[in-house]
Amino acid sequence: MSVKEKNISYFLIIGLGASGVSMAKFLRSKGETVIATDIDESRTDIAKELNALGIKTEIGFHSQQTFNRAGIMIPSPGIPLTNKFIKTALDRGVGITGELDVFTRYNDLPIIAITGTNGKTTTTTLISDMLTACGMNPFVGGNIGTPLVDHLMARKKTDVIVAEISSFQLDISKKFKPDVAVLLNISEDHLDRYKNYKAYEASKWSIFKNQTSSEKAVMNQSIKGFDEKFSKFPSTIFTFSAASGTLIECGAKISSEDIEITLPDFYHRIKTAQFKELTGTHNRENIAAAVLSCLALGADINDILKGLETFKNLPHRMEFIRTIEGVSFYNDSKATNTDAVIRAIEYFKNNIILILGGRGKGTDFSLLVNDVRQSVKTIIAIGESRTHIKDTFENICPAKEAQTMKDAVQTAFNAAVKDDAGEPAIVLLSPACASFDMYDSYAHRGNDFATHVIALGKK
Ligand code: UMA
Repeated sequence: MSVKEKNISYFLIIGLGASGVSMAKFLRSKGETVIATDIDESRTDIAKELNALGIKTEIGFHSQQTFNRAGIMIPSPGIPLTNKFIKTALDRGVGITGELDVFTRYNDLPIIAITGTNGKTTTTTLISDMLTACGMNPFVGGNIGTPLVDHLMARKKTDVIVAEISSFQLDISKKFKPDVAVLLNISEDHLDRYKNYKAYEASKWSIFKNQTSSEKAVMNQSIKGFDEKFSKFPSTIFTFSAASGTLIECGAKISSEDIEITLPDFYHRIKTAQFKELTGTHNRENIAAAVLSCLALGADINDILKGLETFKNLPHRMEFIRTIEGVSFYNDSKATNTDAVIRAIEYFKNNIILILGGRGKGTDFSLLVNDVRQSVKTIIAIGESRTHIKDTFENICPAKEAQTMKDAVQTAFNAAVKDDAGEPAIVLLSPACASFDMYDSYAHRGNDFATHVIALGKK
């Protein structure tokens, strides 16, 4: 796939966020000719760094000519293939590839790849902790934040890759073939990017598409369409499910008390009550998927469980911030789709003041109506979707708009104290939206929420 091998001009890296910068540096380190472009004119510092490595840059604009003359385009995951520059170049026969295929070409270590709408980061981190407890040195990367090609440039001793994989990365991959591929769940998300939900589902299932009988697949048996897909995969399949009455032949059956693992020559029951950092059905599913993945790789159950014992919940996922005047504040900024918000509401159950909103992704907020009706006292709507949210919920519970996170926190606190004098209330930031209308990332949004919560009551 080298441009030199194909006697074509250059790799064009499109977008200079985390993934584009790493890809440009990696390909240059392999002696390739690389041009990098970013539409954002503020990316000049990074451009200078790349120029010093011999990479030509076009910053603040995209040039159709540069796209059309490229040998192979490598768009960043956040850039849709319907982008007009990419589309025009594709129509003219320019090649395209992505991080997963470049990584596949150069990587020689076993790889566990985790996808799903929710729980990817937790499961990826859990697997890494478990493998570390087994004495291995995992490299953790992908959608979690560190581009996979960084591993190819690092000199660290590593013996396994644990990769969080997004649907955007899968969409552009032709050759990615993980040794263990994990599909946690599928629910509505990113409908601003996909033609419809079916297309998004297909993208998630495609994590298994190149696996053969030599590879392992770990999947949630409760995902819609499982029965139809199941028989088509040649890989060894491990399943898990929290649905009552589901028969698990090879995998993990999840109940509120334990996770029962049954493999052809192995049985183990994990009592979950001791894992206080990982509560709720969704986390028991994440644990089951992680344990099965490590077993599929040949790890020992006792070592795996040591990794589980030391796991600490990740920030921005139902993260407790503080209790003030009987009102407890939780930061669930990572909940960027409706399914994740439903999980949080169902966990806290009652008396919730919910801060919802941000940049919608074709989000259908009405999917939250039943849970809101049962458990939410007041909604505080923020960001670009605030009017849409107010219109959706104002007949169900009080719904107020807030212009800033500071306003949202104060309004939520006032509502909690006023409505629930004496009764404990929860203020929950669980936005069901992307953060990019107001922030750089979900973490930036969660930190801002925490800052205003900590400052409450201080002059
Ligand atoms: N850009 C252009 N032209 C355009 C549009 C954008 O040049 O027409 C530029 C922007 O100016 C910006 C860059 O492209 O500089 C951004 O590219 P990107 O959005 O792909 O961002 P990266 O920083 O490269 O981050 C990506 C993933 N982002 C997305 O998939 C949207 C990160 O996942 C991932 O951690 C990182 O690569 C490393 O692999 C984030 C994410 O939100 C966390 N993922 C989605 C999710 O989890 O739901 C899928």
